[in-house]
Amino acid sequence: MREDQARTIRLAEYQPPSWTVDKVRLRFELDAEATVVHSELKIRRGEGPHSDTLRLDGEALELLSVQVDGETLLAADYEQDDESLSFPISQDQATVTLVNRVHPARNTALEGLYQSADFLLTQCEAEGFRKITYFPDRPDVMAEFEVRLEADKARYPVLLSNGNPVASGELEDGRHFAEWHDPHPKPSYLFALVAGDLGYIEKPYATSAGRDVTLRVYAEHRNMDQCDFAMTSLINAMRWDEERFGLNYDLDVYNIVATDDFNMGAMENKGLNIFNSRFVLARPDTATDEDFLGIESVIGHEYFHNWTGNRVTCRDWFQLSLKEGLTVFRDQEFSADRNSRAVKRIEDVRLLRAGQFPEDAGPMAHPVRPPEYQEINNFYTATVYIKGAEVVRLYHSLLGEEGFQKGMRLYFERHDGDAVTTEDFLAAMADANQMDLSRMQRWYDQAGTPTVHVTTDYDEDKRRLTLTLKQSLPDTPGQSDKQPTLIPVPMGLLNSQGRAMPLKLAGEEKPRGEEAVLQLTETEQRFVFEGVSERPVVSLLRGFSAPVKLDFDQSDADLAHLMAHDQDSFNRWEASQRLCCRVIIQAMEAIQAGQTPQFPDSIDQAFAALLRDDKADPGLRAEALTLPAETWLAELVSPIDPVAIADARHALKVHLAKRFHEDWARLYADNQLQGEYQPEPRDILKRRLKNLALSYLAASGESESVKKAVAQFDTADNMSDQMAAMKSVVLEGHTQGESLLTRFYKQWKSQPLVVDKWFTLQAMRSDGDAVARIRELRDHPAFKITNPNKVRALYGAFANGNRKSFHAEDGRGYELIADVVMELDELNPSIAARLVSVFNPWKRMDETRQGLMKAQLERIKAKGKLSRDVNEIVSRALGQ
Ligand code: B3K
Ligand code: ZN
Repeated sequence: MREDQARTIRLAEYQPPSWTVDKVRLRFELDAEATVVHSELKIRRGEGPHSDTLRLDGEALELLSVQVDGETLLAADYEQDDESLSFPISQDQATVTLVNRVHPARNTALEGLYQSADFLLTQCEAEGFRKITYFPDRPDVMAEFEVRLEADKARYPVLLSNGNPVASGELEDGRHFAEWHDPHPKPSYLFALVAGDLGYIEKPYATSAGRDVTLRVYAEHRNMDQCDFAMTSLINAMRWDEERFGLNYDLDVYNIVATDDFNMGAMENKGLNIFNSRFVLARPDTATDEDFLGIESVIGHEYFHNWTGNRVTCRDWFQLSLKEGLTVFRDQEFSADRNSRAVKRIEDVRLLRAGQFPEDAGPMAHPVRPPEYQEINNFYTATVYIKGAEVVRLYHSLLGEEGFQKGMRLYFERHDGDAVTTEDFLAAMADANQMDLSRMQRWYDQAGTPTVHVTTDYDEDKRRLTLTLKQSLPDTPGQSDKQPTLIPVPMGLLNSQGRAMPLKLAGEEKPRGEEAVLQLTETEQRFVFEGVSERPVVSLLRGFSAPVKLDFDQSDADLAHLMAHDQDSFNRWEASQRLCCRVIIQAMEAIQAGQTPQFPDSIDQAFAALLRDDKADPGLRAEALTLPAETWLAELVSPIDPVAIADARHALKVHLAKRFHEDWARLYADNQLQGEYQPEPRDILKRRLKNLALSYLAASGESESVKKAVAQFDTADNMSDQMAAMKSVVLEGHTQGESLLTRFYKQWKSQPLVVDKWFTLQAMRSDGDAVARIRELRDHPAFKITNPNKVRALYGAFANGNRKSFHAEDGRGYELIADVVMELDELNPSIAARLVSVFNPWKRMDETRQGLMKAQLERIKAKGKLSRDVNEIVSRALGQ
């Protein structure tokens, strides 16, 4: 275990590299216990400060030899520490030859070269390449790679790396080799290799530019019947990128490899994507609709990186959102074009509010482009990814599709093959459209979620509406005195019939039509509308046009009016959620005061309307009937009492379940699907609505309804239905739950991804002694602490998805997570750091919980010998 010192890397201190690499030749003598890496680097002076020392990154490597232009260096000729190797070079270019050894089978951090099942693979982003061999491991050093892999043929028949295959053949002693060449210069973080006994499926693909490409999806042999959907998604993504962005693939092969042991979702290595098997493997009986949608989106995401990330990459890791925000935006658009755009937008906003807004309000708040970090792995955050995507969406709203695409074309024209910054992206968008977008810069530099405060004043005599918009941005750690930013506010006015009213701003000649986009650029601005014939209901921030909070006090009646009539589908949904939030918070206050919560007629009326509007789109209906997430509700109150929030939310669910029992039953019956299971958009949304109805039926507690769920479990021919049925029974605490869980495990114990679902569901149960249950499941033979999916399925689901038990006032939930964080930190620091982040919101809790959570953070801190990853999160959480 390394003793990490705290180091801080700062954007302001960026310098171009003193030395760069044009070409790399790597030769791997692969072996699970000890792999020998031979590396030949063609180096030359870079654009950075002149230096006669070459410093290469390298962590936990056994150096065997180093030569410069064929001359072997002696130990006295170089300097070595835990993180680097340095030696003098006075000429302007040289060939450096290195040999070192690494130990894949001992690597539990799953960064660098490691083993999964019986095969070997790599993960390099962000700084894993330095765990394989010595190299200037930074994204602005882009080199052409030639790779030769040598391994035992029986154990490792498949040998893959980036680029195109160039040669393969036999060696002595049952070994063989394969050679790969990647003609596109790339940073070391995009390097990958895979060696093992894997199966594959294959499809040909012709790009619109006429290149023939062989596509392959590799997986362990037992999983070959679960790869087809991933392949179809890849083909759809490639076609979509050609059609919507005019971007073509640029190699002869595209390989995807699925592994059960992976720290995150997937990795976009050039020509050789490596995927968590969760985002590849799917069969109707093993994967839910959400799994299918997730696969399509992640396969798309990694493919889209080929241009936004690989061809044009980041100058340094502060620019991470340059590729991640942009690529998330692209995958969101891909899913929106393939499925229901309106539903996709709602889901993305749910994710932003539940995942990113809390981050912005806590100790880890950072701008989309952070100014500093200690461990870059800690900055693969919701802010960089999801808020980053919202920032890209802002350009799209401001410029329209055509202007945005113009900007993209200029971006590629200027920067193809380069490592660039978010300013370069902004400049391309601005220059292509001859527009001043300088205000956009603040979205990259300021942390925190802006709030838009709204007041309205209607003057009946003058038939005039005055809309006052103010923006504010709270202080965040290390940042205060924030500047106003650019917030587009699409809006409309509804008359009492629900119809859109013409919008004429004071001073303008004629009406703008029925929707206007107000540009909020100052701290406070007023907009005066004339000729407003009656008091309107105002619809603001349509489509969720910016990642902000809206502080706008509208009556229940106005919200109901928007729910029923808003021309914008997002705002119809938004109104339903605002109404639910209001009602749940009132119920929470009642619970805290020791009273039984009562629910107002307004919510019943709203639900009655939704439940009886059979002509409505099933997807949007399901979204509106889904109650707001506990994490989003927590954002709306202070201090946070997570148990009261969970109880209040559940009380509303039970109330609606009982009050509308017949409607739910009818909805359930009307939305049954006939015929074979298809993960197609229409079917998915109908199934979602049906299963939502089932969860309300189960919440009603009525025995007939529970029987319906058990019957669905028994007869389901697909995982969506089977899982939904079991979930509704188990999470409502019905006695039948135990036997469903037992049967489910028996049925699926050979499928690790399905077993993950089984762990997760139990982790989410808040009845009985949840902590004891988790400790018991920890000892289950199917659980493995070294497998990130298992850790997420059990502990991640407990801390994030079972807020009632995690935040129980006896503090045992906190203790459980702290225990496992300390254990994991010795095995896999990035997974440990993810998990310890669940303590981040501690200062926003009530006093008792603050004390309990802080005590666990201090306990972790006191353990000492923490990884840089966990140390940074814990120190920031404690305000150090
Ligand atoms: N770029 C990778 C994430 C790497 C995370 C390293 N800790 C996956 C993605 O965003 O596509
Ligand atoms: Zn990405």
